[in-house]
Amino acid sequence: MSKFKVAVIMGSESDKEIMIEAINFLQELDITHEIKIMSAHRHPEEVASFAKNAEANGFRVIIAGAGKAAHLPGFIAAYTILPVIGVPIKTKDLGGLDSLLSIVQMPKGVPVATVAIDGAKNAAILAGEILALADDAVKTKLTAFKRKLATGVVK
Ligand code: RP5
Repeated sequence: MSKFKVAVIMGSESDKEIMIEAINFLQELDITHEIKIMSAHRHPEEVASFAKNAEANGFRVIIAGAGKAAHLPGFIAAYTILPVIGVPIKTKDLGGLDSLLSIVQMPKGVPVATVAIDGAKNAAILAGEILALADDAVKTKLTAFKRKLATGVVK
């Protein structure tokens, strides 16, 4: 397992269908991770407490998925200097553009690295790339993954 942990946070049980893709890829890379369902508007104190203590609790990257007025990733980023990767979840009414803009348009000073709508797997790959800077086992697995991607394209 990896030296450091990644947190996978989602705003609702309904986000699980998409966020599972991030979880599966972290598992594929043997990256230690914890999964939490907590909402920035339904459980603000719980989320704040998680974010304030995340680094001390061994996390190095936080992946946060949310839909609609998706303030969860930005709210977390307000409380920590750990990199936060936001996953905008597709929505019924606005197709996820609401989630995307809520996450990507963070005001200057508090960035959230944002992947595509429903791009949970890319969030896990990016988290792996960050951990790989200081974890050779993750680096080796990611390098192999990228090589396989390239081979797939050639085939
Ligand atoms: C956000 O609202 C969640 O991240 C979810 O994508 C969306 C809808 O939540 P539910 O009404 O399904 O719980 O907080």
